[in-house]
Amino acid sequence: MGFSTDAIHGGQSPEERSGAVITPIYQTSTYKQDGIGQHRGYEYARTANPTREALERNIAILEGGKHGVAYSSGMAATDTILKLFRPGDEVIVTHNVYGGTYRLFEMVLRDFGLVFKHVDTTDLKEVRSAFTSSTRLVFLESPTNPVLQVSDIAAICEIAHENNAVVCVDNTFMTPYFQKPLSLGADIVVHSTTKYLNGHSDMVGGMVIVNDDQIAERLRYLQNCVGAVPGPFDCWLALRGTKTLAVRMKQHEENSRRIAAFLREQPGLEKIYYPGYDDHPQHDLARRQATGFGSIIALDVGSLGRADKVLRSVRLFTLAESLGGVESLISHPASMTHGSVPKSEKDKLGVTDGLVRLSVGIEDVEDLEADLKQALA
Ligand code: P1T
Repeated sequence: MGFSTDAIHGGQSPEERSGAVITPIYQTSTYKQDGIGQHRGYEYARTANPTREALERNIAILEGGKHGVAYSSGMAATDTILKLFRPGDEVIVTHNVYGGTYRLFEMVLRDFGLVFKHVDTTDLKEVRSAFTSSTRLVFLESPTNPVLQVSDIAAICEIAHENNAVVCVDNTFMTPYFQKPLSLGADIVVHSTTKYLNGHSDMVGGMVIVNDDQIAERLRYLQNCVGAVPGPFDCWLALRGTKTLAVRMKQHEENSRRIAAFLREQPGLEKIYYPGYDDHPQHDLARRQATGFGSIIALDVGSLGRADKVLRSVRLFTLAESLGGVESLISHPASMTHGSVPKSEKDKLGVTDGLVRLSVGIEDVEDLEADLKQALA
């Protein structure tokens, strides 16, 4: 089946009892049992819920994976992946990841004995030399949040597998519409479903997709054990969101290309980050491993003062955390998404006080351009 067909039908079929075409919201915490040990596959909603299962199947199909396991947020999903490992295990991490991921690794999980090595994963030599006999996981974000560096997923998977480590890719920015990490050799894909998969900025959720049965079984065990599960209504919203993923991503992409070209013509922008520019350092790689460049663009307007002016002047773009919704958002990574990353790290990555991040929505692009034009002026 094609991507759009899978997005609309994958993992779902009309409900047996009523014929309801859309998967119902099974808003229940528990299920009737007919006798001791006699139930219909559902005992308690932390363990299983039919709406959640439909979402898990749907996103697994879109990623080309066998198993999907849903969590209450992208961070809960990542936290659970790290619970597959033990104290002393080493993790190689893309040096520019979402600030919340950095915070989880450095401020929480480090205290439990996991060792994180922050590496420029765009440089395969650096990746290779970061491995030790204790390396168990490579955690990639590609493209990165917010400066859109692209790592060679297939090459890194090869290096990791030679070293008996597994690779997890945070595919939030690309979605399976543009990039399928499992097909490039990755073992685990993680998503913040809060973003493009849901696409309407009205829920928070996470998803992990794998092919390996044993990893899936452990992820499910942890899902039930820890209980960081999404509620049925949030699952239903995400499931409604994925139905239009293909058409939304096409429009996000088209609008972003236009905005990226428009920004290049504006004076006084120190740096613009967008993998679709043919002089982006990993432009060819981005073209090779994905079918689009997404809709995040970061631009350095030069100073905190100018960034503040731009952020206060926008009328259509909304100053807010998050990304990937139908509406255009604008944010200030240094103080918002990457607020918990030390200044020295931010400086190294280019997350300056003047950096502004756009999540280009699917409004009429002329309106978006006009808004940016007046705000930059
Ligand atoms: O917000 P949550 O659903 O827990 O997802 C965390 C997360 C994971 N991975 C990436 C690449 C992300 O961008 C995020 C969340 N990011 C934002 C809230 C943001 O504004 O960048």
